[in-house]
Amino acid sequence: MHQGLDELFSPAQVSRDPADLAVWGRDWTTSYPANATAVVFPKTIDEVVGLVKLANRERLSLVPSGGRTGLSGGAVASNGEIVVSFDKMNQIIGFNPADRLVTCQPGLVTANLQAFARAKGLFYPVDFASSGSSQIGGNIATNAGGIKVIRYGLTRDWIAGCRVVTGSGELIDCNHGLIKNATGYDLRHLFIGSEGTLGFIVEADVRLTAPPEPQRVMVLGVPVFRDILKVLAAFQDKLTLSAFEFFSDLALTKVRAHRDLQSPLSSPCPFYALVEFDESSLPAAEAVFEATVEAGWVVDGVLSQSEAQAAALWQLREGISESIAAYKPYKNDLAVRISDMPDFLDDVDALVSRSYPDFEVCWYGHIGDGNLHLNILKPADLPLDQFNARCHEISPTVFDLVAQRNGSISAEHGVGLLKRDFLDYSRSSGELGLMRSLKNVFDPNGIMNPGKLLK
Ligand code: S2G
Ligand code: ZN
Repeated sequence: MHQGLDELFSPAQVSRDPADLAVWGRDWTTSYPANATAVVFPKTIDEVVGLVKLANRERLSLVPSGGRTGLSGGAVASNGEIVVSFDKMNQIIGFNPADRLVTCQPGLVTANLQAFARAKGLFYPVDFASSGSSQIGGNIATNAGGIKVIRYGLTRDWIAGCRVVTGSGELIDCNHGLIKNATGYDLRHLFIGSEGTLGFIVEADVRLTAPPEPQRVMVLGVPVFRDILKVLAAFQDKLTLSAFEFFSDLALTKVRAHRDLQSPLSSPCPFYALVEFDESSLPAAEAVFEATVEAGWVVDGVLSQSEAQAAALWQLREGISESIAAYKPYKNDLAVRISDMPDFLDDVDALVSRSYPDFEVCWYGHIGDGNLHLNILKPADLPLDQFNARCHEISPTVFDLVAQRNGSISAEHGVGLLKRDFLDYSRSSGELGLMRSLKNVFDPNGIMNPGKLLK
């Protein structure tokens, strides 16, 4: 099957072994079967170009695969596709201190890039719970966000250049690592966030920055959901925040049980805010803390006294995803503008309580950038397909609430397969038409991650 692959790649770079296909044919989503025909492991850009040209000649469908930590099925091969794993293109191939630029291959693990930056006395600030497994190519393809967006923005903001093999097998070099380049459409930004549907990112010039001063972390008990936004505003008025996250008491309960962790406060609270800021801002942060307690928005709080304690407090937030995975959660990754957040919170909370009286609902997320993770946990005695069907039933109502506020039905996890059929809640028909036109321009034979993002 597809003998052309064996002419392009060495035997070690092609597998049709069912055990391999089961691993490389999926990502972290659980609702799609893996059914790949083969998985290939290119080592060079030329091999990727050759593969894409072969795929065009033989109409082979290609699915890009990085760290396989995706949460919307973007790297799932369910229809006999060929998985293109970048595991063997995982090196840093250049660094220029004057430009503060790292040139790396797409398979470089995010945490390895962060470590390289630290070793050079610099900092790569895009961070999330899966950074130990995710790869920079996948981060770029999904424009990954994470926990520091409030201060450092998203992956898109750190890519100064990229080499891309388009769906027609053309290799293009976008922006060449320049800071300024006013020479027309910035094609780089079409590929960033395109989920491998326009082209495969085969090399990237990633910007680094100066490391922040030592950070301090507070976890605050906030009884009323909508007061979290008042706390955010109070802090932002007085100091620069590195992170402003939140999680519900149920989320905390699951993380504490899963990781055997202590509670951060002396008694439980319906919601918690996790605030991170520069050490030099501590006096201002303490004053804000006092003011939020005075206002009745915050009832208790803890301040990290060491890096170890800061890391322990972060575990309470970053451990949520892993701690609830066993419940096969039905995930919604929603975003609205900060100004819309209070009413949006109340509307969704009322809808969820009404719709899922018998389900455990886990709230957490990057509330400082308007992003909520709504995870509905599957009851042990309910079969997965029935559970997903019931959750799927009310997704349109949840997405209506998002659409009413021009929000996003996928804030950072991408569209993939999971959110593809709901895109029109966040994108107009005109936009979707233009997106399809762009898909035809860059992938005229529809071989690049077909069926993902766009129908
Ligand atoms: C988070 C991680 C993935 C998930 O924890 O911020 O983006 O489980 C998530 O939702
Ligand atoms: Zn997130």
